[in-house]
Amino acid sequence: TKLLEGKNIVVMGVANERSIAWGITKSLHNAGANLIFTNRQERSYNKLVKLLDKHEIEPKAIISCDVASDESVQEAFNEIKEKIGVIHGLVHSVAFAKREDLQGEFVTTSRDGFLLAQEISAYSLVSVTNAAKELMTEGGSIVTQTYIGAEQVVPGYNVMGVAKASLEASVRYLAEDVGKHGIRVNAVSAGPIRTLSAKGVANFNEKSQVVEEKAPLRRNIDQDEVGDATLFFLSELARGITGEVLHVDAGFNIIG
Ligand code: 0WD
Repeated sequence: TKLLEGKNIVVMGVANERSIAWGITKSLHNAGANLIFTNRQERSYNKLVKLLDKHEIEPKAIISCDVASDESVQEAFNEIKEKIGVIHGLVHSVAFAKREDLQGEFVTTSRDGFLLAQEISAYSLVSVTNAAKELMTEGGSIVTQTYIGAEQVVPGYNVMGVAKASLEASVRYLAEDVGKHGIRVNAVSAGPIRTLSAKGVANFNEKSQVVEEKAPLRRNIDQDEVGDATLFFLSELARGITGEVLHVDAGFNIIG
């Protein structure tokens, strides 16, 4: 049988075909998962419906969820509980910062911009984990998406690097809290991938060029590779792993 046969997995954050969450969707679908999607905007909803149709993937549900609102998160998981019941996995592939905070110097970050990045990119994992754990009555696995800017200074990544550091620490604290319920929490740290969100980060092209030059594999990675690593975390193959950050970056992070 397939790795995720009969498992109900919630995927948050498909904006379009380039989204990391779309690469993840393909991996999970091929592994036999039942997929439930949440997205924020009407625009992404329409794109997602078309994409699923094109790839002949039948969603169990598509539910609107804006992680900026506690009410929206609670309503989304109430709806999932009504329609699906038990869930076994959650993919968190959501982040946001103001474009003006993703260039120039970090030191000029505004209070608003700092809090917004923390709220959407880090706190959202806390709130959805709290809501999802109620539906993970058979145990479960939660996977989020992070970036090396959490560990090192990546010029221009700025406020998002600090938000990702907060996200990675949250992964560890959440792993401790929900571990006693048989729920695991992990993160994939992907190399740079050209997506809608990546467009907002200054010097994106430069970053992916540096990876091609310096990474042990001498290339960038793609959404499908992140998808397969996320599938691993969601599957029984990773049953002994929690609180972990796994680099899917062609080895870039080991090079000084
Ligand atoms: O190089 C990259 N692209 C990397 C991205 C390298 C390493 C990590 N990541 C991370 C990102 O930081 C993010 O956490 O992967 C995750 C997904 O990013 P992506 O695939 O690059 O970005 P994108 O395709 O733009 O999807 C981001 C989605 C949004 O799409 P819509 O159209 O709905 O805004 O983030 C979601 C949203 O789905 N999002 C929200 N979802 C719910 N509530 C919210 C919100 N308030 N804000 C953003």
